[in-house]
Amino acid sequence: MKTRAAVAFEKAKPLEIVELDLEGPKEGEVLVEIKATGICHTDDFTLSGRDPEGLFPAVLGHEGAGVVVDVGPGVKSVKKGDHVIPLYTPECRECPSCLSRKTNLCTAIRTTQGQGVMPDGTSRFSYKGKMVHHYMGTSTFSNYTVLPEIAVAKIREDAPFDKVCYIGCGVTTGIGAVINTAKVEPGSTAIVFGLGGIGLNVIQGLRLVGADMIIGVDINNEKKAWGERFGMTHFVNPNEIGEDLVPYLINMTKRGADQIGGADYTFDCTGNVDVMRAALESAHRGWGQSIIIGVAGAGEEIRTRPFQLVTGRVWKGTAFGGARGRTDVPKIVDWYMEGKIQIDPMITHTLPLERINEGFDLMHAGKSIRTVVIY
Ligand code: NAD
Ligand code: 022
Ligand code: ZN
Repeated sequence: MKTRAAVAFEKAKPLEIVELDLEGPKEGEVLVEIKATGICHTDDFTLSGRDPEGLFPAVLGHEGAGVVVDVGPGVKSVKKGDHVIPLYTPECRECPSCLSRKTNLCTAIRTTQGQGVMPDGTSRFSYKGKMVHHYMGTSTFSNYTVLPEIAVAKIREDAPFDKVCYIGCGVTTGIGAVINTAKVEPGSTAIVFGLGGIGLNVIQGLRLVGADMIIGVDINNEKKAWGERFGMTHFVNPNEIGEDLVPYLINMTKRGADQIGGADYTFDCTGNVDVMRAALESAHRGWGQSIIIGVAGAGEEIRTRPFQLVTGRVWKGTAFGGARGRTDVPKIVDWYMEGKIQIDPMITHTLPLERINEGFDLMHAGKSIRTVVIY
């Protein structure tokens, strides 16, 4: 069949809207009509050429929602007409990682996914007879895409595609980092560094679990109002405090008879390795955990004094918020439909596919929280 798609033909060039050829689903695969997709930083990172593992030409996009229109042989867990969210972190429930219960990083299709092909080693996309790569196993910048059955989460049918697509990455990453990775308890104090599309979801996750003090840190003052909207209790702009950030935050979080400061949980949502250090060092002595969510540039390294860890601070990272996609994503959709979490206000822009490149411009200019493309 043919499908309309925004294709990354070359690095650092705008996406081109073209008609691609798409082969139908093979064994264990499903064909999904994508109804909406968000634009996320990783799509931009790959398109820019800064990602050394980026492959071209490719159909980017990993934050989508749509409807199953066909299934290949042997598919049991979904059927034609089911509403689904594609998963860049699949959940096979059979590999050693899934069975361990200790990680969400399923390994069933890991190698081929990284190579931009389906598990059988070939691509379903082509243009004028030449193969076009899949991306993160999802390729949601195409109106139709083929996915492994283990890489789709079936969701309720009354959920609006143009909102719940954001659960395909940003929402689940932010809320999941709080619930699955940090396991934040009610009454905790927390600091969130970077109040963008991820940090705001960390904040609403913290509110959901009943955190007490929720400090937001951002160099952009416009983020103060954004943070407050989702549960932030205090805002700090590091450029406006007139002293070093870490002692300032430690002082702000002083509690108890011993007056030792530091937050129970801190989250990096910037991808800046200096911010990651500040996040670790503003965690509480003895038990404070710092969760790295931001993706740093290729080859960058984090630093701190080992003493920071020896005295009980814990450095952790999270991929897709530690969520097991097929199990957890439908629950997050339910939370949204029940009004427990908000998504609508974070979707600041919607565009038709033809204008997808403007979505990248809005991201670069820091004007959007999320742009959603509607097919
Ligand atoms: P964003 O650009 O919307 O937000 C980043 C925010 O950080 C902005 O508000 C910016 O003003 C702020 N900021 C920049 N430098 C700062 C500094 N020095 N101190 C304080 N604040 C600073 O980005 P986003 O969509 O929220 O994504 C954040 C990061 O999360 C990215 O690196 C993205 O790749 C990553 N991410 C990771 C996962 C995962 O599974 N680990 C999933 C999704 C996104
Ligand atoms: C999504 N991300 C950032 C913004 N939006 C993002 C990027 C990378 C990961 C998670 C989220 C990530 C963390 C750990 C891994 N990845 C490796 C997983 C593994 O090896 O098991 C990651 C993922 C997918 C791909 C590359 C790296 C890919 O499909 N190309 C989950
Ligand atoms: Zn993403």
